[in-house]
Amino acid sequence: MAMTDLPIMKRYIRTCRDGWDQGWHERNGGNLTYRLTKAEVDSMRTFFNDKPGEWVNMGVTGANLAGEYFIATGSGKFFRNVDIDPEDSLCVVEINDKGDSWRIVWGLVNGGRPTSEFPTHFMNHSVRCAATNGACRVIYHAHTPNLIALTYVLPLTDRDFSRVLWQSATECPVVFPGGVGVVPWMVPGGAEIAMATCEKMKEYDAAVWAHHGLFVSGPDFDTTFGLMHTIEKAAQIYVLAMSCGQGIRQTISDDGLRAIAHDFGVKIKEEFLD
Ligand code: 2HA
Ligand code: ZN
Repeated sequence: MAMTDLPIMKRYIRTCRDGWDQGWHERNGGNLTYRLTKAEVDSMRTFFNDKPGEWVNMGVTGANLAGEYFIATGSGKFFRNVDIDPEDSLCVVEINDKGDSWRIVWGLVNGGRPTSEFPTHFMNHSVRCAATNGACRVIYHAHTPNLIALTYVLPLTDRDFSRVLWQSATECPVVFPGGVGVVPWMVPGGAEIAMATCEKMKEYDAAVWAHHGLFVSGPDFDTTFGLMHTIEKAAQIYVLAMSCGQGIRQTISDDGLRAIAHDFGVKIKEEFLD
């Protein structure tokens, strides 16, 4: 039995592979973090390094995540390589008792640090954990091409993106009835974009980063990957329809969106409907 045989590691690694297979992770693009359960941490302890790494301050604080452990992709690592070399590509980090620093307890055997977006992931975990009573465990960032394309042509508002995506596939209002948030273009990797994304994640479980990609959150890999996939596919359908060159002739009406929400028992964000 190795660390990478643990069921949670297998699922994490498969999710990285799935994202690569979708074409969302050119070079070192994208990042994935998972907040481990106490039982999962216990199942890993025998594999942890004898001596943990140094504490590294994050520049942000999530007091509700003090003492938690995360699996994270490494900064500069390629999703493409995760399944053939997980020990080089991934790490497990422990958070200190203030909720403002991490240290590596497993992985990144050839050196490195968690993803450059770790402050954003960490703050999103903090907000989504609070918003979902602890249910949220996964934050996933990918470079989804069709959705990125839409950030060049649609107004950068939560309402415009939510409506276009809901209208582009009948399942969408069921999968993300709360809509999506949109973060204007910013330099990635710092505290500013972390804070702006968090503001959106208080309300949404998905935040579009203009001209960059998408952040999604969820309780497990299937739901979270499924949300990324559904949003990107809706964007793709819209791009395909517009590419036919005659504009949108007909779409799902607002009463149609209401009817889907009603029949599937979800609460659609009414202020985005006419
Ligand atoms: O990890 O995707 O946003 C590379 C990125 C930064
Ligand atoms: Zn990115």
